Amino acid sequence: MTREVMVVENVLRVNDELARLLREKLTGRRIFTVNLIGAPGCGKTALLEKTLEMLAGEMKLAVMVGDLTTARDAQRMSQWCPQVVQINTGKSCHLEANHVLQALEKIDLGNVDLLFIENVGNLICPVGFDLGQDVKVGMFSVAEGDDKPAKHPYIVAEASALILNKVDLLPYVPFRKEVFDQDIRRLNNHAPVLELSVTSGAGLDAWLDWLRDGLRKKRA
Ligand SMILES: Nc1nc2c(ncn2[C@@H]2O[C@H](COP(=O)(O)OP(=O)(O)OP(=O)(O)O)[C@@H](O)[C@H]2O)c(=O)[nH]1
Ligand SMILES: [Mg+2]
Ligand SMILES: [Zn+2]
Repeated sequence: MTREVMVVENVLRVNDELARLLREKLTGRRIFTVNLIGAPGCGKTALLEKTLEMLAGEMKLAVMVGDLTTARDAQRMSQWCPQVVQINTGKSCHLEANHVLQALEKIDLGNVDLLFIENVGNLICPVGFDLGQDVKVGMFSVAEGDDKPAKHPYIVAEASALILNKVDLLPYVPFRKEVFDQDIRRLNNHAPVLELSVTSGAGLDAWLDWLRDGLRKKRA
């Protein structure tokens, strides 16, 4: 085994151990935790803003969001939710369990039913780092092209739900929905594919119902 491979394996082993602690902590409090993974600009923050707004009266919400250096996403979401924590990862293109553990110290866990983790915009390495979540949600948008599931098979295979956002742009961009669907079904035949537009509001109800269902199962 090369030295490089050994270092990567050690990093992942340490991460898995911290993720196990996180999962114990979150499950002990029966908090349903969603790790949202998608490319830069697919609409993760926009979707969470709307979600926070629409679920605020119904359940207690918290968010942590990873970004290299800015606090812009946290600023956007804190309009809708009092418990928002920005994590700056510096040069790292994904969140790790130790980031989440540190950020949890800033959250009043007794006041949370549902915790969102917006990962750093990236479809590749966020998938490999367990954050102690209940579910990973993979997010795409029609503007990125219909080949993205095939080119990013790991997020598709591991996701409990897949989102296709920006369907309002379908009249303006080349996007073969049948290719997108076929590639997803080849890699993952159980996750629902939720087509939506954060901008128009289309499809948001199905997303909210999926979240409600996840929380209900966690509490059962
Ligand atoms: N047309 C259209 N634009 C959208 C939709 N959802 C989000 N956008 C726009 O897409 C852009 C990126 O949205 P963000 O929410 O910042 O995307 P993000 O995935 O959080 O991006 P990063 O955090 O940088 O990875 C913004 O200009 C949004 O207004 C949608 O459903 N339709
Ligand atoms: Mg964002
Ligand atoms: Zn990375």
